[in-house]
Amino acid sequence: MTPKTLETLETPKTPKTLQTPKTLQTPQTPMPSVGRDIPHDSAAGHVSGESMYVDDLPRAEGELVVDFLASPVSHGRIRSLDLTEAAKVPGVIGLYTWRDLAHNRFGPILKDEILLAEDLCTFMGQPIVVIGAESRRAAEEAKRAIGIDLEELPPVLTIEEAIARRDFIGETRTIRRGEVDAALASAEHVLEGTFVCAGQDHFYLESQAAIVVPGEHGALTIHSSTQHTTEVQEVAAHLLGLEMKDVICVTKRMGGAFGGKECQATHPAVMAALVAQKTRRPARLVYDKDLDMQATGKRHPFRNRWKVGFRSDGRIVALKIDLYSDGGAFADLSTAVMARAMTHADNAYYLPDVEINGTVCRTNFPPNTAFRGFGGPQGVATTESILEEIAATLGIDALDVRIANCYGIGERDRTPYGQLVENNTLPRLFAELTGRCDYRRRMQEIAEFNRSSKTHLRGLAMTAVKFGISFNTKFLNQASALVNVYLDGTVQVSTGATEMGQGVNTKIRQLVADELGVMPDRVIVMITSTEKSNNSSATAASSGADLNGSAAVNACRAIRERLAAVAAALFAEGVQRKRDTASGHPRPAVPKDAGDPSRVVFEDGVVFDRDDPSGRITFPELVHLAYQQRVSLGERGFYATQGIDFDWATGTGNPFLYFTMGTAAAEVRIDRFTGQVEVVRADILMDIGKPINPGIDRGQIIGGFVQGMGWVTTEELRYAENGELLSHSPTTYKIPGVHDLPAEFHVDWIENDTNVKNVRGSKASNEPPLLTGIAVWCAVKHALGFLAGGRPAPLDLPASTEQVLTRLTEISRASHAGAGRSSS
Ligand code: LUZ
Ligand code: MOS
Repeated sequence: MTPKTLETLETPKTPKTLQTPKTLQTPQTPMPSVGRDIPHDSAAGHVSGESMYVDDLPRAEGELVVDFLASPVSHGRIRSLDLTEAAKVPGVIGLYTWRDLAHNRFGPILKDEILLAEDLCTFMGQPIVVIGAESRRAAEEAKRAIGIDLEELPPVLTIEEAIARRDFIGETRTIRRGEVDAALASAEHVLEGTFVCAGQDHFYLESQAAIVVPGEHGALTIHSSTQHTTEVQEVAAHLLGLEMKDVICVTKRMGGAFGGKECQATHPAVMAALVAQKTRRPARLVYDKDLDMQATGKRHPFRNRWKVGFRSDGRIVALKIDLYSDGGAFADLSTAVMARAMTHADNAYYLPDVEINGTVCRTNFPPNTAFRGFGGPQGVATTESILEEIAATLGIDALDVRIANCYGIGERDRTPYGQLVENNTLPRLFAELTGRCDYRRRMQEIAEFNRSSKTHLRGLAMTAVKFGISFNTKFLNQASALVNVYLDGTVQVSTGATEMGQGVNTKIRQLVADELGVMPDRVIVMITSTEKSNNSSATAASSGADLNGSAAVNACRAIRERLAAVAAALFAEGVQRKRDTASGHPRPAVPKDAGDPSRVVFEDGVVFDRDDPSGRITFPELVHLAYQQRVSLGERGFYATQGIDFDWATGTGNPFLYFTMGTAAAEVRIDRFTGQVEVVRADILMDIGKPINPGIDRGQIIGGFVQGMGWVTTEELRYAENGELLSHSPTTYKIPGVHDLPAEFHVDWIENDTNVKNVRGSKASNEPPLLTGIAVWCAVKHALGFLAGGRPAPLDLPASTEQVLTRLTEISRASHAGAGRSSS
């Protein structure tokens, strides 16, 4: 007997549109969106040019060009400023200084930053005068016509100098366990040294950009290339003397951000907003690449002193690290970046007695800021470097040293700050990748090669990453989402997450599609706007999809619950009528709430009763029915990460919800005549839980490794003695190109469905893989160690061609000198 469907039952409550297609009459295998390679929502648009960025918005009527006079010195006192000649330049509409702002002071953590220099300039590129003009030419002419008398002051441009002057940002903080000094004193072996790593430019393809359109009653709409719409809204409102309700910030997408637009998108946005506020005309400020590189902050350089005690088998018994970062002229996020460096210095390794101190130094560089990894890479590279030193000192394989120190399962599993390393896949990742990349055999082969080759040196290193997911500032771990279901069953989602290319929109779309049991093409993620998502956190800390996706899921569940009640009542009615029809004894209709909503299944655009799938209705039909019954079809969802905490008074807590983990092996080949480093092979094995979108996560892993590889090799920031950045364009600043990719490159992840703490068992993929690039630096250090005769080879980060050549020369000179002495 063919089961009767709802369409055959004349129910007055059923809308006319209710028709169950024949193909849907039996339940099908569900086709969830999560776990599939749904294409990135602008995959095609990025290459066709259809995807709009801020500067692609057509010029509005009366729109002004915004530019600014930037400090030409790293440190100086403004003796006088004369704008009279500049104001006379044809096409100049307005010139503004700090006096035109309601407030000039702001900052994401410490409110120490000033937007427009007052009497002091504290970094080169710092804005002094904002110019609103009819054309770029007029703005540039005005800039030249500004009379400024500056007294140059000596700048602080190194971490050592800042330490000597005790010029710090915030307090030194400490994470400590056990008795490190006693443990060092009684250790079998002790090594100490200094690890130096340099900064990195974000090199997003789209520079900082903002367009501001004035509205009624003094209101402003800011289109910003920002990771953090709320921060732009809040800082613009504060500095311009507006209320937050009067400022809307919207972000369609960014052409990359990498942390560089977490705080520093705010500056161009507020400068453009100032011009729009004063002139009541739309205003646009888009940095060119040189200005962007010169005037904005970068990854923090670090200079870290360390002392390690260890046993003859390579196991660490005690480690003391003093981390010092270059914060630049203002705090920005430096203290939070330092906190992440401190909580990542352990990386994948158990440190029994340990002390980690972190101090942020104030210098006269642009404020250094968030950059993918957020201090994690600097902490991790320090420890990975120390492990290379231990291995070289003992003459044992660095992988064995790493495995000897790796966090255990059920033992040796607490971080220095007390968090338990749960679901620890690190031992498995080390073991599996060792086999997959044929580590042991290649290591032998490399040793033989290095003994015989006069022209090249090869090196191999396997490093790990254990990256804590959650903002280390607890209150930031929250998100909201607005989900609107329309009459045709399609869905719009709005969250505070910003799309910077990382695919957060696509992941949210997949999560929403599955919650409502519809195809992902029925769901669209809308432009990010403070109007719909208030008080958002930055899309940062790899948590964009975790936090905003969870909020969207919560919104969908509330809607689904209401829809399920409608469906259950409908099914109950249908079943009752069916029974009545079969028995021939009509009875009074059951009450509407008689069905069981928990039995209602949403799947593949169809809604049915789990126990009686013959009653079915399409999702759009159900939505329509709910609408007619005056049921709300929109919801705001909220999510706050539970169970995280950290106490700086004790340096302990559980700051992270979970850890994303991985191992990476990189092999390099160094030209002994030029110092050129080539990455010949890389193997990466990650634990990213159950990926929401494997294709997108794969892209994140590949991109992360390559960006990390750039940081540790070719991306060298060169400064003149006065602090001027000399490498401010791609001609002098070398990011990896397609030819720099390892010739052999394997990227994979393990199956792991044990992460029940995060949405759909996924783990964030975004920042962690950047740290896999550190394997390349360790491989260079390893290669140089062959020349150094098994002693640790000194090496700063990045291992630039120039530095590698210098080291090659130094090491061979030293060994010749040594050979000379011993033979005489
Ligand atoms: N931003 C932030 C971040 O404010 N706190 C963090 O912990 C963080 N981590 C990574 C990247 N951005
Ligand atoms: Mo970031 S470094 O997650 O903005």
